[in-house]
Amino acid sequence: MKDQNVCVVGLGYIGLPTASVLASSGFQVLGLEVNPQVVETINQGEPHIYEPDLDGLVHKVISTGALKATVTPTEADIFMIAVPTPFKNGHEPDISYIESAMDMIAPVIKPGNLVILESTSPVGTTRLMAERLFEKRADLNSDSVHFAYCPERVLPGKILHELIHNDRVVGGLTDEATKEAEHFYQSFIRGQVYPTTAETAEMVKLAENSYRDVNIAFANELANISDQFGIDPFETIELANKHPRVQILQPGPGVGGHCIAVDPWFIVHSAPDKSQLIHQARKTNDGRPALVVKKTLQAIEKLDAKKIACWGLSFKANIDDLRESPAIDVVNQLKSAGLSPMLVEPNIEDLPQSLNQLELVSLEQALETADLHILLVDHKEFLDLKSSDFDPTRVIDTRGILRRLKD
Ligand code: SAJ
Repeated sequence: MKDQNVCVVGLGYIGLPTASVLASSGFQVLGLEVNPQVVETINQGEPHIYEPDLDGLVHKVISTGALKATVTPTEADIFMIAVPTPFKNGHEPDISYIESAMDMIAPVIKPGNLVILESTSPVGTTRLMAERLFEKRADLNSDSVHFAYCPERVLPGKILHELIHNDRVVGGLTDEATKEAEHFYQSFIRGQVYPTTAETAEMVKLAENSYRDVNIAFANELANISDQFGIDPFETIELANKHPRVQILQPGPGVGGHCIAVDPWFIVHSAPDKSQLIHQARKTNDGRPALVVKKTLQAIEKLDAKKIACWGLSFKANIDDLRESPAIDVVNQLKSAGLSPMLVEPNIEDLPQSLNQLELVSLEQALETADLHILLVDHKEFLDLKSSDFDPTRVIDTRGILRRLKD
């Protein structure tokens, strides 16, 4: 198997780590990417994204020649598509990146190839991609080119570990395609590989992220209710979780990132009448930033606060990824309310352009100068502070940080 050439299409948060892991496990890998700057950076042995330990791995596989990035499609044995699937116009799934990826590789596909889609996709997308190829290439069909879906499942911040150790689900359009894809993943991962159909594998991915979204929405709803009763939702959840069959997740300022806040909409869009719970979870989680802002405005008035600090901008702890971040949403809403909060984010050096009229400050500066602290992300640097560093009456703690600080 390892004598086969793999072409990974899309060198982003999933594609680049996957291409690097494949290259380091013995495959000859070509990374096909539309952005020439990204190609140039990677070919210099440098990742264009931050993910723990990725820099060393990319450097190694580029210097041995096992991985090469390119903008030019070339023949390979296995094609793996890992491009984004955002949504457009009112939460409709946008599969145009997958379609472009398919169109890009269509001229170089040959009989015997295996094409695997890893991008999170609405149910039916793998079949649509196969039909798209066979329309363009009348010389090919599902007996000669095998299509399979295998959803990526890795957690940002732990991608390299999870790429190797997580179990995988693979679903082919034919039994032969499923077998080939199963064999391929078994050759480089340590988790189990579970075979199924393409449509089931597509639904499995959407189910996983919707499950997490619904469970976070439950925690966020408890936080909304606790606010009304004046009790601490984090303590309530900690104590409820002492029950052997209860495992409630943590509330926060909302759900961010490009997966959990997006993928449930793929289900809601294609089965609106049957997905009320999943839909409501999206609304509950999306409603959180506005509630944090409302609480902040009430606290400013009550405490006559003059200088506000927002702690954390990324969409979750210990990463630098600001995309779809509820913390950014909170900051933007505070800006719209005429406020100029100082911002603390130890994982970035410069603010994004949209926030460049605000000030990025150190933890110490925020502690010294702010008279109201909005804790939005539970970064390890914040958890290293002492509880005496804060006046708890001047903190809005959306992540239950204060109760985790040492005295
Ligand atoms: N969050 C909470 N409370 C929690 C857990 C998370 O508010 O108890 C928030 C986070 O702060 C963040 C958001 O949810 O804003 C999403 O974070 P996450 O850590 O739950 O998930 P992601 O988006 O980093 O990665 C998810 C993972 N999916 C699941 O755990 C089911 C990952 O395995 C997927 O591969 C990834 O989506 C993806 O690419 O689909």
